[in-house]
Amino acid sequence: MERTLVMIKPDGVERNLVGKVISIFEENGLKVVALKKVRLSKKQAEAFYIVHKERPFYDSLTTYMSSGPIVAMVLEGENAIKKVREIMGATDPAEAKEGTIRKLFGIDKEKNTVHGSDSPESAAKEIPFFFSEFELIAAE
Ligand code: IDP
Ligand code: MG
Repeated sequence: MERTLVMIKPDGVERNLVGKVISIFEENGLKVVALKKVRLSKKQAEAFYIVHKERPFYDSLTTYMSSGPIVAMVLEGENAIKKVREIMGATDPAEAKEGTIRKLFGIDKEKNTVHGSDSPESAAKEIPFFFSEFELIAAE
């Protein structure tokens, strides 16, 4: 069993897609271990995406990610990290495969509705960014 950190980004929360997005993950066998709705400050968004700080889209991305509430969750399942990345689709919705969340709901390369950890190392940093040990243990 593996765990990954997923966010429904402001464009998804704003368009009332929380239930639809979670359903897609659940239908694919992933289990919701922990879940919360929060609004990140610009500084918190910058901290979350610190690996991208040299990228040209960093300022715009972190402004966008702090522009409204998001829903953060921990999903669990066999190969959860890779599985979630497949279900999400490519970063750019225009390039995402049919049936993926980003193809179905993504607006553009930035407002692409969902985030999922890209590796076990990322998941190990991203899960505790949002959830305490207590919240993860209490869910079992
Ligand atoms: P990922 O979310 O598919 O892993 P990353 O390359 O890690 O994609 O980028 C993180 C996030 O930054 C993307 O999900 C998207 O919201 C935003 N982003 C990535 N590339 C661009 C871009 O070229 N223009 C605007 N936003 C981008
Ligand atoms: Mg990434």
